[in-house]
Amino acid sequence: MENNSLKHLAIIMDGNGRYAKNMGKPRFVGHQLGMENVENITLACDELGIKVLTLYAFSTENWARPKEEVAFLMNLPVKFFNKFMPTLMKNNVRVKIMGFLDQLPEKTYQVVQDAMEQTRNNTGLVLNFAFNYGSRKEIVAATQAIAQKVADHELQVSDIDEELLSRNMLTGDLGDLSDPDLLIRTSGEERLSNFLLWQLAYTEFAFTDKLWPEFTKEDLTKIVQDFQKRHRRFGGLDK
Ligand code: V07
Repeated sequence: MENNSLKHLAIIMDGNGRYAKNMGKPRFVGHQLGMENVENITLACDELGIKVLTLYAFSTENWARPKEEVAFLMNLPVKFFNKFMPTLMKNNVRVKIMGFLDQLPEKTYQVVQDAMEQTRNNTGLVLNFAFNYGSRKEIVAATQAIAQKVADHELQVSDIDEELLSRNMLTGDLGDLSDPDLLIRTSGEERLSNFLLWQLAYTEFAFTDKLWPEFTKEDLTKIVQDFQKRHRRFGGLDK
């Protein structure tokens, strides 16, 4: 029946701390295993023909965690690219990091900028990390940018429309792929946690009890097949 195409998939990678706790290990072990699973799932998405994978890795609210944990998380991009950059290049993956990058520690900032630079000419899957990201802050920043243009007489109030708002979000450079078709959240939680509030207007949601480090390619494939059979209306009516 239905045959939805999945171009943009977004994932909230939840359950890493709980996974570690279940194994009687400290939280950072869960984060480390979670990081390793990012590579598996990225390659699986590529095989499934997905064009953009957006991963929610660190929110602007996560700074409230214990400072040792924050320091560990801020070092994960360093580890990630040290370990996986050759595979990303081999698979023609383009890396993007979407968030408030000016607030990152210097080393982390450099590493994520380098990764974007090194993969800039790759033409395959876009691996888009939401990193130090918060959706309400994103909407505030977009509003400020637009208001500034109006104040400077570069725009008129009547020029403000959905298209303009979309282009001023941090996903704006993804063009017609800026809105995810499907959002997956692992670990049984069913909430958005300040993720892509504007972009998820017509997105399909899928929740799984699997914790992120144990979420496999097979779990993903099952959810994607299920998505392809769904009936999407985008707010319209059936003909
Ligand atoms: C993080 C592993 C995945 C589960 C979520 C919690 C821990 C990869 C990254 C990353 C981020 C930006 C980037 C490259 C890699 C990452 C954080 C946490 C904060 F450019 N995994 N991962 N960042 N975890």
